[in-house]
Amino acid sequence: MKTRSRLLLSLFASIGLSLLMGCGKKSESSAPAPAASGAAPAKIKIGFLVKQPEEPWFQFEWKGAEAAGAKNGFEVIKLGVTDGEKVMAAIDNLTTVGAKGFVICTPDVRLGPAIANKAKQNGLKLITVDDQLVGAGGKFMSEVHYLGMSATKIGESVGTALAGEMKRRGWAANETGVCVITFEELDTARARTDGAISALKAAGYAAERIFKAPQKTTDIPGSFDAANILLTQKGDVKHWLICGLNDNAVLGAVRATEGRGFTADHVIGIGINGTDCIDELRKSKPTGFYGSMLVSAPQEGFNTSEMLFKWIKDGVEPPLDTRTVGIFITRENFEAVLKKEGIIP
Ligand code: FCA
Repeated sequence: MKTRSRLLLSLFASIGLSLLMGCGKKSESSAPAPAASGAAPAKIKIGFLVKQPEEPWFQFEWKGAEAAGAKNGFEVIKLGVTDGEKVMAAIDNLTTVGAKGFVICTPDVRLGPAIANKAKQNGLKLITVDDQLVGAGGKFMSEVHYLGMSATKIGESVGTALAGEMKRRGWAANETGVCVITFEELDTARARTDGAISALKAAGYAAERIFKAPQKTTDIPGSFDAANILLTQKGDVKHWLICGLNDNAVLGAVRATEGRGFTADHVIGIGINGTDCIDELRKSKPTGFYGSMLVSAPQEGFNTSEMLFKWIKDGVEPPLDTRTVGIFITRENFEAVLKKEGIIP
């Protein structure tokens, strides 16, 4: 309730602000257009708003967006929007500086209708990336353009890879447990962990040895805490398989197993993203973080912003729903794959 009233307050504040800005705009538009005065025409501006600016995944998306801007001659305004108020304020700021649209990975998918309405009111084109907006009644807002992971498929490949590596190591099923770090309130997260679980089951893994550990926040401390609770409850497990929404979910859980004396020989963790585990895979000694399903963050940033630009400039509407796939990386191949994908030089 508190958050809602704060949100409403900020909405009113920003409506007031945009009314003021609207008055200011008139006088701006009566100034001569730069092209008419012989100066180079102003570049089209777009916003790129992300929920967790500290996460390498999103920094790589920004890099990709900037590369698309450099190639096509548009400007990218990068904004971290960690809560609903920041999202609403950012959309108003974009309007003020004359941006024509924005790409967003929202901090809360339930802000969907508010984001879509505000974009419409402000005359901005909107593309969502990674976390699909949810509308009234909990349904995806499939009318809003979206690009993101094939979450179920990518999760399934994590499960298959975990089962395969466990088999290769010859671990006994009754001494092994699966730690699934979950964040089920976010659909793309739930689809990934459900996919991993169903692939493990399909590979013959016993359902009663698959344990969910819900994380409160989608960062390393959040998954560290979640895994610690599970590890305390399941003190008899000798070997752990770990999966989760992304690399950070798995990294936190791996750190928790280390805290309880598990070495890399007894832990197989497989993440998703491939961007947030580079330092981990570079460590001279292997850790329980075995590998990741890499999805190209720069490519997602590049593609969404280029689509948006073409939509603004030439009226070419992008497809409503675009999905990306993953590549499995481990200590053996990650340098080569990340180089090829343009993620590391
Ligand atoms: C979500 C996750 C990110 C990344 C992205 C594709 O937004 O939080 O880490 O996996 O999906």
